[in-house]
Amino acid sequence: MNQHTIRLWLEDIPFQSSAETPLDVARHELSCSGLAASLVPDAGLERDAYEITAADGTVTIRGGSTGILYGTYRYLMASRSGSPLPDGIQKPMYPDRMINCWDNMNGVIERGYSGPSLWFRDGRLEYSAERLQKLARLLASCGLNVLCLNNVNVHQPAQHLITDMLGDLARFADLFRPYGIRIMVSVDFSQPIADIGTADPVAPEVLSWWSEVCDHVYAAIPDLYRFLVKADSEHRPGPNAYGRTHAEGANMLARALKKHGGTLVWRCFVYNCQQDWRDTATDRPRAAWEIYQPLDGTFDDNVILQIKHGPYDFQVREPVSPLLLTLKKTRLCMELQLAQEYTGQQKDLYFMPPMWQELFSIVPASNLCAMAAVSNLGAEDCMTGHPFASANLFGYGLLAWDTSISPEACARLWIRLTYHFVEEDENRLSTILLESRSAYEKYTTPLALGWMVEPGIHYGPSPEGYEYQAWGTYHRANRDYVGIDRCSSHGTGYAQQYPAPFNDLYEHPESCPENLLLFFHRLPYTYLMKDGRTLIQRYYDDHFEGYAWVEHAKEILNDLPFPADHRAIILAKIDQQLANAREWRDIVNTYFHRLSGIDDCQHRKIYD
Ligand code: GCW
Repeated sequence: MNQHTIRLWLEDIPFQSSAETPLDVARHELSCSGLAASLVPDAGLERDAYEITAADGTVTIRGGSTGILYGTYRYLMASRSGSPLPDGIQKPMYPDRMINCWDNMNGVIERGYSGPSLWFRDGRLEYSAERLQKLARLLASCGLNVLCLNNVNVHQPAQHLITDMLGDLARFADLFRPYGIRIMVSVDFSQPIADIGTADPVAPEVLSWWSEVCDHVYAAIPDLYRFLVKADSEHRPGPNAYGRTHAEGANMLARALKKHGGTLVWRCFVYNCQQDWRDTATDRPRAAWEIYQPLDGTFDDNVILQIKHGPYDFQVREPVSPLLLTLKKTRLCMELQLAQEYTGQQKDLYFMPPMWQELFSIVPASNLCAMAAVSNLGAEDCMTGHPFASANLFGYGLLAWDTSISPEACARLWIRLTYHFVEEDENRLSTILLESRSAYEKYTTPLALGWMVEPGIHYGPSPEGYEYQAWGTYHRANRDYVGIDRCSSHGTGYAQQYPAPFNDLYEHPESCPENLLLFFHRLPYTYLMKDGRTLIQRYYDDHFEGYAWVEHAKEILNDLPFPADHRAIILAKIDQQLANAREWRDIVNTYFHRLSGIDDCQHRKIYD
């Protein structure tokens, strides 16, 4: 297997075969770094907490069982980047900072843009321990502590991970444990059917079946963290098949896990994926709230509901999911997507912390007990496909620990650790990263008019690609109007799923944030925006500006002194991005020009 890995934000160090605890890893990291510090385990501190103090030229890192390692990485990264050491006791906002991998056991990653799986091949767990150790270091160094190794769409033979493949799974978990990373498995709700003919969550034999499975799982891996479940979603089986609620389904599994201290994570990505496009009464974003809001307070205390950040599906721009604001009696986790399914697929630049910062400013930290993100990792030489996609992984770790860190601070720390740039170059790259999200939004999704992507692959424009399909993702553009009316007086009423003040803001076009305008409203092309431009003019302008930004970014990137292996990827990908942005600009502008018949007032080229 290929051992070569393009260096991301950590220096490579020799493989450590003997580590058993985070303290062992911390000692190894320090001795390889050439930096001195005394490590003081302190059982009085919370597991992940640490404190770094410096007195008389001696640095002391005091930490809980994993905090000792987090403190060590923090010290190493501060030294390498020239940043100050943190003051006082540091501890994460969320105890669980998860990565969800959508790796299938045939080695193919669903929505994977960094090559095949790092650990599955031909139906088996097969990996380079050395490479996984590099990965574990990367994850732990930015504070991540849970890894779900298999796809939420559980395809055969992944069902066997919790039965006859437990020995292999235990060896896999052993590799991550010294880094404070616990393993989680996606399970198939219907798995008992093969043995006992039913998966009905209220049938006693189903609970017995899962209890027995859990006894074996925890005998093999006493610290296995969780099961993750996608049920009644996109053709996955679930409790609805038996007329049971999602609370009945989730609680049954949670009870099987409970005696072992396990938790069940239940995804809320549930909607009708067989909608008729002619049906305008069904509005996909409404679905999750309608299902889960009435169940608030009925989930067991070891159930966590994992909710995608938006009501649709990781679109470039959508409002925050109302469930994240309204479920008050249930433990919640917000799900982000590092894999850039709709956000450039790790070819186009899309630095995510600015988007997450917006989410964190709306969803109170106290509503959540955990963070999850779909992985962007794979077995390519660069484990995140694009070196800049590693800035997203790194930023996610930092922000899952402390959501108040600014996107700029994430970008700068990542740049300093990854490259040794002079200040001016650091500034230029940091600016590119921070602007990248808005530029991508401009050439793909202005005014939150999403889903105009190539069906299936989700990269590149296709204005009507999803328009007549069953997925409930329509813009319903005609010659005069575009967008879906989601207000309560004459639309689908979705805006009223939000608590105040959001319901009022979203209800009316005048108060709706413009970047969400066409998500919530159906408007004429001649609608006047706040700055006096017409809606269609703003739409054309954004596409031209987004493309022009990519041309500019290409010049800057070409000029920056990246290491050769990074440079080759970065320049190849910015060329792909430029071609992609050109397609978006021209196809989407042409589409709306043909429909509306309205010319660009600046007379730029729109193809007929
Ligand atoms: O957006 C959709 C993706 C599917 C994914 C699903 C989900 C794992 O296109 O590939 O399946 O979301 O989140 O379950």
